Amino acid sequence: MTSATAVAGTNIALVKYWGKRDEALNLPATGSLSLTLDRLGTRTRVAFDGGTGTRDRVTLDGAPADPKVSARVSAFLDRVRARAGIDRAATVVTDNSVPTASGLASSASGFAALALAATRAAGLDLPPAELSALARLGSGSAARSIFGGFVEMARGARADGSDAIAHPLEAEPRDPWEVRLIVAITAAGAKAIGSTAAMTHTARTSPFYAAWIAGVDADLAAARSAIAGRDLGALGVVAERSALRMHATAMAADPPIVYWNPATIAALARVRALRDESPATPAFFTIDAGPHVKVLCGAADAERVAAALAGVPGVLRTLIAAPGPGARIAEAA
Ligand code: 2P0
Repeated sequence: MTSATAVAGTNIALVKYWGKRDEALNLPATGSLSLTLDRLGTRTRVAFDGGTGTRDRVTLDGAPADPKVSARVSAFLDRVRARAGIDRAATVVTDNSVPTASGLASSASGFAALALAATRAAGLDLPPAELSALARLGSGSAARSIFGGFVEMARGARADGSDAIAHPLEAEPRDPWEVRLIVAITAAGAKAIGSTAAMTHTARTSPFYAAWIAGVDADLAAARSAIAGRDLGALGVVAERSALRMHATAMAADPPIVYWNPATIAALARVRALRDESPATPAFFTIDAGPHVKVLCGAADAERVAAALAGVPGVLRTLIAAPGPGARIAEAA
């Protein structure tokens, strides 16, 4: 029996991915740019031990995974089995440190950890770029969690997706940029509509979709240059613009997709107020496919920003995350 355990941190996109150019190969319609986090992640153990007869056995957060999740995991494992030339069913045990399907990006860390654990358990040792392309087949955002820190995902141009991969923007810098991401949780439970269905629906029905896609390259260029210059204000402006445009595009779908709740809006207002106060606190929001608000700020301001967000009516809890490493092996047996 071969098994491997991998861990991966989630990532939060500062330039969002919202739309595919190929649904079968899960190829993004645009590039995206994100920050991998040190907490909020997934630990996954894969053993090609025969599962339960011909079927994979998938345990998620201590309970048997629901059939949809199991099917998605099995489809992913089928690709790994085909590549490794094995046909044994697997036992997969996966634990998230974030609520699954809540808009806190558990599919990103989930498929990054699964890609690494499954390939190692199958006897494959893929270079990171290939691992990123493989993780993308499970979930687009997972391609980014293979790498640590600031990461850019390429749209790619090839039909087979071999160039739709992520790469780190700062290869293990000696003096890493000390930013923090404050997560303000504004609701309990799973989101109303998953990202995959929501972005497909947006692409098909939103009159703003073409304009959204047309604007992403400029946001990527601006974000890249802000990161190279360690300019938090410039990066924050891009992050807020990208998130608001993504949500505006989804809200314009027919029927509309609205992820926000009253606390989401209140948290945005609080972030703007932090910037307007004297002394000003540079802090900038982003929002994923859910109601939670994530706020980018400097490390020295993290506690103050978290306290301000914790005081917003409807914010249930906050946590402070720092840049984290890419997917890695936790143990192998
Ligand atoms: C992002 N999100 O860039 C965007 C912003 C959520 C909002 O990537 O269909 O779960 O599995 O490729 O990766 C969430 O989408 O979608 C996502 P699939 P995924 O982080």
